[in-house]
Amino acid sequence: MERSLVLIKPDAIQRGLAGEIITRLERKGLKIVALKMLHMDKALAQRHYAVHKGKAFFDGLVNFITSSPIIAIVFQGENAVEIIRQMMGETDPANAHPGTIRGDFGIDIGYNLIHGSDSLENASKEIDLFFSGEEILDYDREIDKWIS
Ligand code: D4T
Repeated sequence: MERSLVLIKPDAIQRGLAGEIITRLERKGLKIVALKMLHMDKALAQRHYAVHKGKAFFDGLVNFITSSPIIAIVFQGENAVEIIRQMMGETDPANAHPGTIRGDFGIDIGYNLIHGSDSLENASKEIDLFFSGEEILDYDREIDKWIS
């Protein structure tokens, strides 16, 4: 069973879209196994986006993600990483298909509402940045046998 780190970004929280985004992922059948609201500091933002260090948009990205609270969630499910990426849509909401989260709610790459891990390897690293082992809960849902 895969796990993926999702961040509901500052723009989504400010626009009152957190519930809508979480609902979409939950309704798909994915299970929340950890969740917290936090205000990311620069150090955490720089670690989370280390792969983009040196790029033209890096400072703006760090400023944006630290500008207001976010919600960090670990979702679990079969193929969770790929499913969430597909449900998010393209990085630039201008290119994201209708029906995806970014396609339905965004218009600008600087305000793309949601982060989701792009590989299993990165998911594991990112989850460790935001959650301790004890914060990730192992539990069964009655509905799981009707999902996969
Ligand atoms: P995240 O990492 O936020 O889930 O987004 P993606 O995985 O879809 O895209 P990414 O890592 O390439 O970009 C991270 C983050 O940077 C912003 N960004 C990106 C930007 O402001 N300008 C740009 O030119 C690019 C490429 C948007 C998402």
